[in-house]
Amino acid sequence: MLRLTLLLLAITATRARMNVLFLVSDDMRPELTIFEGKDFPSPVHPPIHSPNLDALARKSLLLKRAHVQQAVCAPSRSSLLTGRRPDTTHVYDLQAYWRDVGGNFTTIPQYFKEHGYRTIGSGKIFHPGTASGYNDPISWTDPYFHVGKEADNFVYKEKVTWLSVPMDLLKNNSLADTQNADYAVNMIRQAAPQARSGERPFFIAQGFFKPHLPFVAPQMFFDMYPESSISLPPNLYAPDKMPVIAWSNYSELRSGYVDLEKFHISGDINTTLPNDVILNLRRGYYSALSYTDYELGRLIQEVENQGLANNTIISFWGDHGWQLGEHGEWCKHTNFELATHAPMMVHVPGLTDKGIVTEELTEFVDLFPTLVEAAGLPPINLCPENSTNVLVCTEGTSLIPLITNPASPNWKKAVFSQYPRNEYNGDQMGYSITTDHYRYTEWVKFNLQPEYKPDWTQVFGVELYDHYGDPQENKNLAYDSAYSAVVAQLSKQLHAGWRAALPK
Ligand SMILES: [Ca+2]
Repeated sequence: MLRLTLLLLAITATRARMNVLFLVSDDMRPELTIFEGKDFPSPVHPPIHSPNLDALARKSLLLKRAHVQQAVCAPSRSSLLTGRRPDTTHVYDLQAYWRDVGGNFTTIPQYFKEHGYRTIGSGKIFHPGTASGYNDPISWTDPYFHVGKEADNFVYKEKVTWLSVPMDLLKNNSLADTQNADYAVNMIRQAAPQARSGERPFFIAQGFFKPHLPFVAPQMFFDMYPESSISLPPNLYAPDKMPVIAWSNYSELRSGYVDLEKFHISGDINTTLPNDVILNLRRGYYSALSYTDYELGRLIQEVENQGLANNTIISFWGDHGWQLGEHGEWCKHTNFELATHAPMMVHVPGLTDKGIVTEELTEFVDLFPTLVEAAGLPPINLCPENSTNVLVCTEGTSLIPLITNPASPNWKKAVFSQYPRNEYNGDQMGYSITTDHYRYTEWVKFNLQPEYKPDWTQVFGVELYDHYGDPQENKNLAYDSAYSAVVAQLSKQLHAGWRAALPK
């Protein structure tokens, strides 16, 4: 009898295990209605059409002030997916694989796999290619599915920066994100029976390429944004007294996607693109964002169709922000708020159904311990100072306490991002700390292997932005003597690092 009771208990426990739908977008800044308010520094935009993300946010813990650890694909994704910061993964570029250069760190899907989940991935979760050992096969129970961006070539013959795809062209062909979403929808159907019976829960991850350049989307999404609805950014010039090293010359946009030579655009500070190009880029970006929202909605709907809505955690994040002409700056590759602030939300059935908004500062490394706690898997310990040989640990903090107390007095009071310059030989690093009031950055000498440490005594530039009075970061106050005490205090906090900022 006792054995039967234990067995029943075990079955019940198995049935209670939640699935995970893990949704990722590429280069999507948090310019959604649900993020509006004082947090988004560029409110000049048309109404954004993102009904599916809006609906997900209304039943999620919405992290309104989540910051990435480094504002470019592979470093940000490697950091989030291993729960460790770039100075631990040692991934600062688009080539290095953390298992080669940092340590054999367990990833989020791998951890769920090791606890009996069926783990299925498609599209862009890890940065593809060498940066993930080709989609990190050890993370998945099923072969990774990946239709690449080249699948979109049927809609354009030469490189484009933005393109509205006529609907007729899509009758017999699909864009890459649609194809990857089709696969994920099908896998939800396939995995559902075992998930429903409690035999085997799933962790299904789907990464979208959009709204990353080129801004290619079906015409119906461009139609949502009439040209007359698009505005120029409110601040077309670099911050006053910005050190040169803070600037990125947006070579990604200039070299890869549009012939800017005729405009004589150098990417230099305070040289802007022609207004019509800026407006087209902004319109294309919003259209690609809405296309992503549409595809992502199909996956959420399928979870509901399969009767699994009450038993499936859904997380969503974009891998970093994007500069859409503000400061005359484009793409990511900086430590500005627009580059490090990114969207994140987590739906946990039974816990977040009414929608919880937190304005506390959070970080992308926080997601790993959050999903683990939400799913009831064995919790993950804080990493020791040197975690090279520790397979599973976290440099983040579970966000679950913010569900019951979204304005927690016992939460971290600062978050950290970084960005290298001369990133392929790692000469300098910009370390940035964001508090409720300020963003403060020091650009310093950085020693690559074996140290992977900054030399705080060799400084190439300092920035201080007052987010209360200047949320768009238009005035660098670091060299203003009136702020010398603030600079001294934040410098001390920056050097003390993320561990010192953890709640006591
Ligand atoms: Ca990206």
